[in-house]
Amino acid sequence: MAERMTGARFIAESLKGYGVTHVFFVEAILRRSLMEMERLGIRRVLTHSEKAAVYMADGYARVARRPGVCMAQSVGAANLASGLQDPFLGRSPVIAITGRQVPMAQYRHAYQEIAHGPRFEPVTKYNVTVDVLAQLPHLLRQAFREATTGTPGPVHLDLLGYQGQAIEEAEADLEVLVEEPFARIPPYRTMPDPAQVAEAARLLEMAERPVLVAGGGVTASRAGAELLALAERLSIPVATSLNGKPSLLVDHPLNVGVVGRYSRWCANQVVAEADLVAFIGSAAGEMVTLGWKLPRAGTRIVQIDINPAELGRNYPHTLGVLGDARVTLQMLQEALGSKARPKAAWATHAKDLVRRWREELAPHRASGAIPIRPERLCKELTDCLPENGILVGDTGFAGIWTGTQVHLTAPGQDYIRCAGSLGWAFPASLGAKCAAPDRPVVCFTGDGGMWYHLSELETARRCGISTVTVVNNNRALGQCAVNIRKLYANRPGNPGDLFDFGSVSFAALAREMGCLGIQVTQPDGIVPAIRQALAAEVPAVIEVITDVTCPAPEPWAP
Ligand SMILES: Cc1ncc(C[n+]2csc(CCOP(=O)(O)OP(=O)(O)O)c2C)c(N)n1
Repeated sequence: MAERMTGARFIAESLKGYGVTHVFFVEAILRRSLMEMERLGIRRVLTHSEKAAVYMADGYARVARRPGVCMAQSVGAANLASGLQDPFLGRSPVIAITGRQVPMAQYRHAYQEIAHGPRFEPVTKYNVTVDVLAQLPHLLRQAFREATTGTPGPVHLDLLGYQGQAIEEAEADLEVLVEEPFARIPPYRTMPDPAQVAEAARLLEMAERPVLVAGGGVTASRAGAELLALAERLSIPVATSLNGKPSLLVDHPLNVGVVGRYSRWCANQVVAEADLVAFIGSAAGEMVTLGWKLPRAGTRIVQIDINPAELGRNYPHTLGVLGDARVTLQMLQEALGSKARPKAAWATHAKDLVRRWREELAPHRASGAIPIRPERLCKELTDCLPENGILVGDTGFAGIWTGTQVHLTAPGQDYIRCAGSLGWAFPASLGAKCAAPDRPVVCFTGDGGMWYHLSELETARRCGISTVTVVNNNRALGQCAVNIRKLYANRPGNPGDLFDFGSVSFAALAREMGCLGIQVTQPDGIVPAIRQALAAEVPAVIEVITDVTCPAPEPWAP
């Protein structure tokens, strides 16, 4: 039923109805709506930058599996747009709301204003302006629909008034209508065509060396159990993308690990040897295929995805199966003939490669070296990641370390990772904690990543968002250092100008901001420090001083 109300009330009640519990923003935007949100119990997280607000909304969305909301005024719009690159690449449903100047101020040097639309175009699925309040019900509902359907992704609403005030101050007869499916991911569990499923089953049965590659779609669909059931039924090795990592526990004998660029060599080798690869909830993009070198050209490809535009995009002659990962995997298993034979020898071979990978790594994971080896840090973090913990990884080496060497050992654990923008992990971990306040959240970042959004420690303290941040502090952009040193070779000069940082203590900075800060220099100190941090009632930073000369492994390529 329509009711006379302000835009502010409509916005707040709609967000509440869609299950939004937190909004992340930089002042000055939608002040009246934020006041209404307070009345409704929506937490208002004021951040120090727009990019951090986006990353928090992104971390929130990935953990809550429903849209995360971030907002900024007109001059902040460009910053907000630049932050949206990561949720766009990471396929995360973020709703970005901005304000823009009224028409009479346009095209005549309005203060703080450039055209917003073009900035948002490459990083959103849906990018619209709201010129009058009467449009808002339709456009806000469509924003949730666009963000959550197909491949999830960011959307943008540009509201009239540089703070969006023209929309929120106006009054109209409005109905707060919540379309419940679009409040979550996936909105619908789309059923595949049984004929396509039967053909996929036939190909899996016939293959001698099949591999399942589980992507973020398996995680989003919560299809881990169905993935496992299919893999076990035919003894098929499973590799995952970084986003797919939470679908399978590390110790499962069929799990060969993360494949692609930030990968284990054993996973890459198994995929290179496969005669059939089934991508499930994965777009087979550059990262997971190592620049489309894995699987090798000519390998039979099956691809299961909820978005038909992804089917066969990257590999010709793909058998595409359109459907939700969970439903499709279940139907696929049921479609297997009773005589389908497990690929026992192939699975044993894959398991053997994983064993060799583990044995190679073991000495580094046990290393007592000082400065600490990152592999040892990963081992200690594995040991104390709580059973219901959420691990949040940054990009670069932090993506490789968390993706390949911090293991998920309990079904209640989760992992979300940066899609490429250095510094994402720390604010994203704060958003993750907002989405799951009862679960421990542990962020793993390098010092280069931590410098980006250090100021959000103040946000975390002020808003009572108590996470644990492990800073792998080698006092440099370590990943860059490796390559720049190689480039310089024996040439005289100062390569360190390009990657070294001063020796500032993040632990001391954290304490200054009212957080717990612990510096760790000895390997034996890592676990007690993380345990203390997990038990603390304030945000915590564990700064581990590590060896800059220990790079993460290069990917194995065929
Ligand atoms: C926005 C952005 N700028 C630059 C990069 C390139 N980059 C990738 S990793 C990296 C270095 C990361 O250093 P740090 O966080 O200290 O981790 P370490 O490599 O030392 O483990 C850089 C600069 C990036 N990924 N994102």
